[in-house]
Amino acid sequence: MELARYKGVIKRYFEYLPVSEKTPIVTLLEGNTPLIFSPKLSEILGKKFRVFLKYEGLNPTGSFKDRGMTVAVSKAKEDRQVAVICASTGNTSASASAYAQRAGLKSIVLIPAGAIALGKLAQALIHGAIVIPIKGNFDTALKLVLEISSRFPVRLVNSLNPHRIEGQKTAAFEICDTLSCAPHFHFLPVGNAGNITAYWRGYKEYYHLKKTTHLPVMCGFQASGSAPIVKGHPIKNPKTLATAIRIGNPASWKKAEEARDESGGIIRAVSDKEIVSAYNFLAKQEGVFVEPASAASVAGLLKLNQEGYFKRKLRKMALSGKEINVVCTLTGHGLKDPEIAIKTVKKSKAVEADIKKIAKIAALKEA
Ligand code: AN7
Repeated sequence: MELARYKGVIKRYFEYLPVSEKTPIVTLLEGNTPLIFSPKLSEILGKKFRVFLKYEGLNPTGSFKDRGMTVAVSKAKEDRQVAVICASTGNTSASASAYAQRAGLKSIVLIPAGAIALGKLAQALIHGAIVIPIKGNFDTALKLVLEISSRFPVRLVNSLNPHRIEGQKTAAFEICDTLSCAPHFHFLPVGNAGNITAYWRGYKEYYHLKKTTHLPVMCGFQASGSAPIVKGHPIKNPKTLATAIRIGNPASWKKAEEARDESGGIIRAVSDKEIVSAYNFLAKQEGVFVEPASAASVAGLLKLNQEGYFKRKLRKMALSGKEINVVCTLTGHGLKDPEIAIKTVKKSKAVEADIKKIAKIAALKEA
């Protein structure tokens, strides 16, 4: 019986991925996420702009990591591995645990103690991973898992694993397939820099296969307290409320710079204040709830627009008269980090069960 038409990113993009008929496909039907038109952001940018939100929070474990994890875990199983390991600011651990469990593999996750969002911790724990909080930050945890995976029989599933990048490039394919062309600009947050690497690879592959006629300009954003690529040196004690991207020494640093330079793009920093403002904007104006790190892409878009970036850039791009498509990747779901959501808005205190009082607070007048 044909249970579902959509069978996940490996089946959909089989010929572009390092898999064969022998690969046991481990999937939760990740990918196929919506590309949501953003009327408000399009209006802010101006007449000829169309801004779309690639809502990766709608993947099975609530982040883009699932695209890479389906490939990494399927390959681990094909290679007869019995365990996977990762360091994580949260989402990788959630995804690795879910996919490993489904594959019948043991999963071990190292997280910076006290520094990952509640929802992500809940995910890793409920899926039965061995969750080991480290007294140290993500960069320390990543160093540890690199060494552990070289000494013990356990497969590394951080984005240094090339299968992760291969899976994640499918997001770029989907965007091109949906728009029937590549966007002109692509905005996304940058942490360990695997995702910008993956998107750029995906866009380049489609371009070389002549499935698109141009390549997008890649615009990546780090949080200003965790902006090693922008500053040009590793950050010892990275800080930001966007815990997903609190990373001081990104593994794919060089590849992120390549994506930036080859595409004529930029990697810049946005402050926590700008991130929270974009986070609230998306929730209130567009009805799209993301985690703070994801809002860095939109914070970056608004910042560059204010600085006149598009005007300057478009003059050089010879696109006059054409519609300009901009895509922002929203990497993770807002429910990952409920504590931040509750902290950043005003709430009313508990009131007595009294209709008059309720009507007053809700500003309702009797008809
Ligand atoms: C929501 O889970 O690094 O630049 O260990 O969770 O590819 O690292 C997460 C990263 C952006 C940055 N948005 O992506 C991890 C981890 C969200 C994220 C990023 C992450 P990369």
